[in-house]
Amino acid sequence: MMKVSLTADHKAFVFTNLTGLKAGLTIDEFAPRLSFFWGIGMNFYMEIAKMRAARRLWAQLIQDHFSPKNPKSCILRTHSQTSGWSLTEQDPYNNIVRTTIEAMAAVFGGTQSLHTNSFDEALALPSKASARIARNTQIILQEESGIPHVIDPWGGSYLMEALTNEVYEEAKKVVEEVFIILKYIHFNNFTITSTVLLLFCTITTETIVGVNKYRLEKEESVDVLVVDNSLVRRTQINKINHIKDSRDEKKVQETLNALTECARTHEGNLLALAIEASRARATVGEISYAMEKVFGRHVASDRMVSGAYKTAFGDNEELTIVMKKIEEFNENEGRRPRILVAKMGQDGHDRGAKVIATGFADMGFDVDIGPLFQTPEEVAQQAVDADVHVIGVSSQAASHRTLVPELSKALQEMQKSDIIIVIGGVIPPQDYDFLYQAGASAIFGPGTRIPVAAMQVLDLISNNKKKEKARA
Ligand code: B12
Repeated sequence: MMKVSLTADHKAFVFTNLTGLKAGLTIDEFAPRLSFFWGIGMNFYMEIAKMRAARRLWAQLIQDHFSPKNPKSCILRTHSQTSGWSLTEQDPYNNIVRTTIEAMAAVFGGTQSLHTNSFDEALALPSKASARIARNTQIILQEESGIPHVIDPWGGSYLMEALTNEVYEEAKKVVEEVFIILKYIHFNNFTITSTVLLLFCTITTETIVGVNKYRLEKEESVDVLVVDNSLVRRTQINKINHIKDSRDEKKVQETLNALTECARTHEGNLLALAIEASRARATVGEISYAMEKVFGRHVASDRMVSGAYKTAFGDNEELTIVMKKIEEFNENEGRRPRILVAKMGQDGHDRGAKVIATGFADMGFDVDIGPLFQTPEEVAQQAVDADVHVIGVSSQAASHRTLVPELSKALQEMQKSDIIIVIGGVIPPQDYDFLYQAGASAIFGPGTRIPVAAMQVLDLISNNKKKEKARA
């Protein structure tokens, strides 16, 4: 994971630099203005080593490949964000401690700027109280602890120097390869997804306090920020309409046409023209569409990483039991349990969906993955066409209160209410009852163990089948 994150950033580095040079700039004209964005997780020593290695690698690569004159070109500047992903829905106050540890790693590693996450990260957008604690974590490190008074305090530690060298050497190999093949490859999501999966499998075996060890008998409820989606939507629409009514439409169209033309001819600078269009009050959607006319729209790949889950999880009793049950289902019903893993609305978080899809497929489910950004009606249609038993909605961006009832309604209208809806992702416990009322049969929050979810979904399908048979 470490290597991937380091090399991912360095791939971006290679790409940016080659593109800058191709555009006619010298390395010293743009390298000092570049900065990195690091995610900092719970592997404390490793995170510090990562940042130290990255700085060395950057300086070395810039010198070897671009012969800068300005020493600032060799300085790696970085913003760091503590890992939202390492924060748990369960026993969420533990997240304050996790964030502090991660923030300390970033500071020890010499980050130039820092973002600390709120303890309610896996529940909702931060509340005022949780945001204050996150901010104060930084202030305490900065103003109370004395930690930032020393530059590179781990320098000279045998452990840290060895780890730094190891990360440096491994990452350097990959980056050098990338230099050679960059022209032919496109850095793809696939690498990340398989890495997330492997990491996800390791975390199920590593201690996570409050999740797989020292679990609370009963979780206290936490006040989370509640956002009224419909109100936000209405306000945004009104705002955009107001802008459209008050701007110089002719000028807007001219700037948008100039963008399309530049995209078509490759003459001019798209960024400069996009700024012009923004100044004329074109919306982000209009600016994107002006380019989309020529470039088309990116469609995210919904490829599964077949076998990754099973390989990483290895021989495991829980897994064997689920797989056996699925085989029995197959024998009794003449087909495997079939699930459509769906993403609806503007939610682009696709990892939960991919992890679940891959895990369920590895265990013996037939799995369809829907594309991103579907409407509830499209999902219902796809589910009916594929004749699935279950729609597994994966929702991270808090639109579940709107979209799950709409999905349920769409299925009813197609007289397909027998298709079970389950939902997973970032769902505040306060919303569970609402979702059950709206037609969801099960809810799976962050940290859900895949075999447990698979078994529960299989049970739901089997019960449905029994009811169907009883009715017949
Ligand atoms: C990684 C991440 C990102 C990545 C996403 C990368 C990607 N390709 O997916 C990046 C950095 C791009 C990102 C961007 C944004 N993010 Co984000 N992100 C996260 C984060 C930290 C982790 C999500 C994740 O990948 N988890 C790992 C997967 C494996 O877990 P999971 O999705 O929870 O899935 C598990 C279970 O939930 C369950 N499950 C999930 N789906 C399903 C489906 C079925 C059928 C079943 C059975 C089970 C199941 O099983 C899975 C395995 O256990 C969460 C916070 C968190 N800790 O959850 C915020 C979070 C989801 N992000 C958030 C926000 C606001 C955003 C942005 C809008 C930020 C911004 N202003 O730009 C953008 C929006 C991007 C977009 N277009 O949608 C908010 C959403 C707020 C809310 N729900 O109220 C969160 C909750 C953080 C926060 N508290 O503010 N994000």
